[in-house]
Amino acid sequence: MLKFLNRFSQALDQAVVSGARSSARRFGRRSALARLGGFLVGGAVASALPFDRAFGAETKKAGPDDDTSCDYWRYCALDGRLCTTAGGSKSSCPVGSEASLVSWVGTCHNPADKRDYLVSYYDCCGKTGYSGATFCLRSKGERPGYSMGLHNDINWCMSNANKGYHCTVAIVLGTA
Ligand code: ABN
Repeated sequence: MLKFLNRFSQALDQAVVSGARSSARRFGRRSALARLGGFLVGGAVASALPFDRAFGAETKKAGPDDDTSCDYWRYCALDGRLCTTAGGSKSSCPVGSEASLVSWVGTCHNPADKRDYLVSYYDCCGKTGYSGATFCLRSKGERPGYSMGLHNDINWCMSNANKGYHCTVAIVLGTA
């Protein structure tokens, strides 16, 4: 009887020890750390994957309404870099540059109201250093370069003390 109780006690001990070990393996500190590590590494790898992060964000469509695109309606006779892509806006020069004293004028059609407008193109001068600016060459109404006033492939900054060309703005003067 004593022998039986001894064996029973040993078997019970073993069962408790192996249960505790298995539970430590499943829920122990090291296991928890290993799982957390896997989760963090997985998260880092997932965030580095090339997902389309702009999904759902408002994206501008290049065309007559987009003033950062050559197709913008006001740019119908613009030859140069867009100031909207060079630190300025469609009608103001970037800080550190100044508008040319002379300009080139074009007549552009605005599809939104179906009217024609006189648009004056000023070069922004005196600022150097730019990157990634969009260059456009649209020449509605341009004439061969024998006469400067009829040709738009001209650096209008030559009229200024500082002749370095930066970008071009488009100012609406009125309806044509
Ligand atoms: N009017 C823009 C421009 C500047 C330099 C050279 C050509 C055209």
